[in-house]
Amino acid sequence: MEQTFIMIKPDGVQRGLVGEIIGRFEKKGFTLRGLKFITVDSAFAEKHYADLSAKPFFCGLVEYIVSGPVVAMVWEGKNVVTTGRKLIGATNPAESAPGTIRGDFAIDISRNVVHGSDSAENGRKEITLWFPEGVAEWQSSLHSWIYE
Ligand code: DAT
Ligand code: MG
Repeated sequence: MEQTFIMIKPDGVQRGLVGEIIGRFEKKGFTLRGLKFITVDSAFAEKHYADLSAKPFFCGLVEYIVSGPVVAMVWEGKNVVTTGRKLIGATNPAESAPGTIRGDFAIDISRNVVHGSDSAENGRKEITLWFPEGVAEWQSSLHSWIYE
């Protein structure tokens, strides 16, 4: 089953949105496979956002990600990468639909509360970066109520 890396950014933690964001993934029916509360350093944040290193906002983005603890998670389920991005909403909260996490809880593109992998391949890379120790092996007892 597909997995994705989801991170509640420092603003989401500071604003008390951890339970709300986890709840949306749980209630959708996705399975939590890994979770940790950590503060990362600049070298780590630069690695996570390496693809964006040429962007003018890169330095500000790294400063923001290291500014406080984040909630790093692995979620699993059918199409979880694409559907997870739909739950999160468009990158710029000005364009995120109401009902999405960013649409409901964010205003500024550089304080957009949550990260989600943009492809299954990047999901695998990000999970390896953030969870080198691996994730939990388990299957929810609700599985047959969520999947045919
Ligand atoms: P996403 O997080 O939706 O995958 P992304 O990978 O293009 O978006 O960019 C990563 C983060 O960088 C994004 O969540 C917020 C920030 N960012 C993107 N574009 C930006 C911009 N034009 N100005 C400021 N921050 C930006
Ligand atoms: Mg991205």
